Amino acid sequence: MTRDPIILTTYDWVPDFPRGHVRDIRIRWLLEEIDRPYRIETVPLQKKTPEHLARQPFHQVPMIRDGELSLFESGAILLYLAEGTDLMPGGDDRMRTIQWLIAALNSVEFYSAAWLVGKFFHKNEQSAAEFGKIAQDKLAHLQDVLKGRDWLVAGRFTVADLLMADILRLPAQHGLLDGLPDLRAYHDRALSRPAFQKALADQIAHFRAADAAMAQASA
Ligand SMILES: N[C@@H](CCC(=O)N[C@@H](CS)C(=O)NCC(=O)O)C(=O)O
Repeated sequence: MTRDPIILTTYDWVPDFPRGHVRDIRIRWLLEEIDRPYRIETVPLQKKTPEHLARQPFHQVPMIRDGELSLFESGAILLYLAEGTDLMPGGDDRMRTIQWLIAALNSVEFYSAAWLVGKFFHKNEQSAAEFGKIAQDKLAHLQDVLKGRDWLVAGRFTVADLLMADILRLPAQHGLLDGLPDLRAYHDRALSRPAFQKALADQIAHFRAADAAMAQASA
């Protein structure tokens, strides 16, 4: 049976800074991993609409549509799409995978996001340093868990690794993984997957095409 493509919604355009990191990247990555066809639709970043709010109560992206079902929250979307694929193990490992996916969002991204906001948005060195220290403490614990194993659950790459590795990208790019070689190796192992490379290239291309369309419209 052929299924309709998933519709993945992201912004029509973003400035340079978040390119490569807009959270649709997680969904693109998973869709590439499971070889599920999808197409991109957009909502405007600069003039947020009631239609957008009706689907995403915080006026954010990503969102997906699968037939009649519209979903928001990247973690929930990943869990939905991973179900029944190699990225979601069975038995007790299913709940372990969900546990680690929630830990990625709530125990790692929570602190790395606070660090990011302090550092890049509020440009508050003291807040960035405080949250950076807490984030590094969590990352050290994560490295302990990964000692002697390649992936978080079931001895194979799962949706929990996909999300964890994406969440580690900004901390890794800004030195928070320095001194954590096993965690760095885990992160590199995940990001070397062709599905991630394709997702990253596609997101960058999407926003470059938006630049070109804007330049043409204003010419
Ligand atoms: N918890 C949400 C966070 C989504 C989120 O922060 N999206 C960003 C883009 S990566 C966004 O839309 N930011 C604009 C805003 O918050 O107004 C998820 O994981 O889907």
